[in-house]
Amino acid sequence: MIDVVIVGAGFAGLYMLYRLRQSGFSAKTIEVADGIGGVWHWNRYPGARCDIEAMQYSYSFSEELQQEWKWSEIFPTQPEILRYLNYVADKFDLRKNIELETQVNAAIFDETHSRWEIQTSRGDRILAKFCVMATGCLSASRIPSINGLETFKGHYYHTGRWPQADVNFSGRRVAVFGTGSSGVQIIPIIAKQAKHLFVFQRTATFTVPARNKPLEPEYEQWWKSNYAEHRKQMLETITGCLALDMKNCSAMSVTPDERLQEYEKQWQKGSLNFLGSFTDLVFNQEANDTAAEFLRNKIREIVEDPTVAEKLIPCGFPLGAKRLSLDTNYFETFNHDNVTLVDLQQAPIDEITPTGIRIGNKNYELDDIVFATGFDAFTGALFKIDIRGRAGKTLRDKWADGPCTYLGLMTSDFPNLFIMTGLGSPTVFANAALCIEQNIDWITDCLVYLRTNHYETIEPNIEAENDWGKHVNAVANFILFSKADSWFNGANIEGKPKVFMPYVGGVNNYRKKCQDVVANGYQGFILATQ
Ligand code: NA7
Repeated sequence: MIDVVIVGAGFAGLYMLYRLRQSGFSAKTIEVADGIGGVWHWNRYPGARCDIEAMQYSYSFSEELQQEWKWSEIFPTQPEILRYLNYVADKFDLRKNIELETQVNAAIFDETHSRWEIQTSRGDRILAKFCVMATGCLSASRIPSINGLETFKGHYYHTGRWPQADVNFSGRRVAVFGTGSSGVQIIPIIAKQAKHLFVFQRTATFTVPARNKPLEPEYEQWWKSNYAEHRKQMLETITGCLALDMKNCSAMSVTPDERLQEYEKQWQKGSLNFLGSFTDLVFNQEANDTAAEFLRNKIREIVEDPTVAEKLIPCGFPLGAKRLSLDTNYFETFNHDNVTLVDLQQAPIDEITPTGIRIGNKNYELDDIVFATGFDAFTGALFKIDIRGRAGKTLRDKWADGPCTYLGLMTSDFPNLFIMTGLGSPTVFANAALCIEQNIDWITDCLVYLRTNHYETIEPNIEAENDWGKHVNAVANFILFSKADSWFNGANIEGKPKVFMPYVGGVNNYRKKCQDVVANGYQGFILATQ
């Protein structure tokens, strides 16, 4: 028997393995892919980049690592991030405890011996005292069921499961479904290659220019000369990111001209910080409307054909309620002759045919279809595994009406099972790398505490779990992000209970709550000696 099985070798799985080994635990990581990297292994579509500055979206645990690694751009591409993660795996000699190309099929809690039995696609049964699900919040990719897809004679792809072999769209007629972050990144790149690109848009999206550029030596030096202090400051923010030069006042407290100036300044700078131009954009609809209208006017300015521009203008939900994207020439792409926007709100698809897509009596002849249609977020990857806790209860059954956790870290009746998928935690609204480190440090400290004090099991008590669920909900209702159908609330998946899943109360507040729980002797958890 080993101490811990970790499922997933992405950003979280790698650091979890590192921390556990440093703390003297035996651990093994199981990963279904043929390489490490998690989302950065799978999302290798052209144009894939992080949309948080890499100087911040990177590990902080090793001063040596953060000093020696050199990012080439502010928002590096997927291959560079994957190189970084591979570098980390080699530097800290992590590979020897990672088993690739292995699917975890089941994780069953054995109440008699207080241990987890992990069953894998290789037919192995691994016994471990603890199990950590580092399976990612956006890892279960989803292709919508559209009539006739199986008859299509061309190729089709999902951005979140992109092939490792080069895909070249030169001279081809390509359709893209999906205009979320992945669609916004891939569309301008495909447009450059394809003979013709058809963008099948169901919901128009808000996006801000990334204004990506090579990392300037002075900026890099500014970070590296005082990395520890900057990282400390990041922990005190709501988003886990340092945003310099922000106004820090309410949009409604300044004149309309001052508002526009500030939006223009943030838009020219680029970055998701646009949403933080003023402090009330996320909870005051009137304030939010002013920022949304600014972005709508930018679309009207950029897109030459006014009819196309109107179709690209998002409406009906607050800015930020579907995750804001960062783009490079997204709206400009629709000025090209080889790009056609197909508005699915006017008429939905009837079917995919062997040679393309049919809407009414219009046929779009195609060679390739790209689905940038997102993920079964938070719970999708967990539900692919048959997870059974006390009395054989399945996680799927327990969460039939929506997931419930304590601090996003554990759920009652599933002792010694840690979850790090962004549920009930601020990860998806914040700097995920920082949130991952925070979660993992908490889990490792907890395991050390259990070992030192001879506890066999830990799990939340149901009251603490329910209270946390109520708090997550209350905060979600306070801000505007819950006011749209999105992967935040499961509305993108048919039949999924509509529950707002992430915690939007901020990295700083979440972290403080986690610290207080520990300071109060793991308040809300049941610790048992057998
Ligand atoms: P998202 O943000 O979930 O976007 C998926 C997109 O696909 C969105 O525009 C959807 O429209 C669209 N979609 C989904 N199903 C369909 C069908 N059946 N027909 C047409 N269009 C459809 O996924 P991403 O991969 O872009 O981004 C996920 C996160 O990864 C991102 O936020 C970053 O954190 C990284 P809808 O809005 O549902 O109408």
